[in-house]
Amino acid sequence: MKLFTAFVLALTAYAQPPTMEVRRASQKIVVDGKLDDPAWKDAQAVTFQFPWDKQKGAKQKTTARLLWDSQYLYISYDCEDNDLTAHFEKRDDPTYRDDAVEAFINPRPSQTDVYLGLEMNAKATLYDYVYFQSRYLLKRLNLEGVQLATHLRGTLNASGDRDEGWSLEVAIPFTEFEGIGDGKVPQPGDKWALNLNRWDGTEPERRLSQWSNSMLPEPNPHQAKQFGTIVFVTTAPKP
Ligand SMILES: [Ca+2]
Ligand SMILES: [Ca+2]
Repeated sequence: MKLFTAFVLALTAYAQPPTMEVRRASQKIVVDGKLDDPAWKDAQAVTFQFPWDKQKGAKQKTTARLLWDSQYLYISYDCEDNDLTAHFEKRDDPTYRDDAVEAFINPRPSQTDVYLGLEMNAKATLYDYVYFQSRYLLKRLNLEGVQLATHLRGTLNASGDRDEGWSLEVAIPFTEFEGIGDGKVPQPGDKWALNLNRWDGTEPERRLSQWSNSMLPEPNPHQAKQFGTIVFVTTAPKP
């Protein structure tokens, strides 16, 4: 019994979702897919984990960062990738079947099992929706004020060569969270629930990696109770 208790405790510790700081952007961010804006250097960087060992193919690294200012929540993804593939080009196409990254955002953690989903492929095509009760997906919702761009370090849909990777920047106006949140600019100390994911490769060699482990038995990112926590902070003034 002791052993069982120890096992459960270990499992609970393993399942504890992570926390990250969202620091205030020190300078303007140009949303062009290139992560060379000085402000990104101040952001906390997190890397994704690969929860499903049975998935085949290279476990390619993803580094994500978040920032905010008086208008936007910014998210960047830096994806190492030796073969860039993406085909979908229309709004709300199933971009998750391409090389794609995702953000699931719940601005009011006291409400459970509802979030905004943004799934964005290497062609900067956006599939956005509200997902709730683990069942209902409203893709007719379109976030009109989102800025989104990618930068490719390689050739798209050419399998004969070796690529380096791709990066994506997205800026989401805080006003877009009206209804699911209060739609106002956060105050320092505010906490939101969020997860970040990446789909990489083509079947049958395809990997799902995540910031916070969804703890689901099959590769599936949708598990709101396993979202991590983001905390909005102001950047400490430079000495
Ligand atoms: Ca939509
Ligand atoms: Ca790829």
